[in-house]
Amino acid sequence: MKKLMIVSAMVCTATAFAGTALAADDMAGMKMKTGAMDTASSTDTALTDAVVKKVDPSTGMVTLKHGALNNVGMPPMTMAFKAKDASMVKQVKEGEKVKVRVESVNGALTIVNLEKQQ
Ligand SMILES: [Cu+2]
Repeated sequence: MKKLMIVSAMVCTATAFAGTALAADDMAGMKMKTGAMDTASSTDTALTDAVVKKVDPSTGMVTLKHGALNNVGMPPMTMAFKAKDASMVKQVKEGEKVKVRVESVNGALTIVNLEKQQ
């Protein structure tokens, strides 16, 4: 189980780098063709369903079983994310269903928005 987690985390990192490169290309292209921005903005703050698997207040990391994160080019999987602020970590408990927005902040995949599912 532990081994599996490490492997999936590594796959995640590789995917994240690919996603970052793609995002950079998109940014460069945006100035040329503004029409593409309309399509992008509709999914700009889209939330993804996730289940909290682990919360670590000492490191500010939250492990999520998440659905596809299209903006960072990641398929559904279980992995740890950095929480944007400490209050987020205190809000959630293991086993809770949430909706998240994950973005690459300074190269680290970060939960920038987190809402509890009712
Ligand atoms: Cu992932």
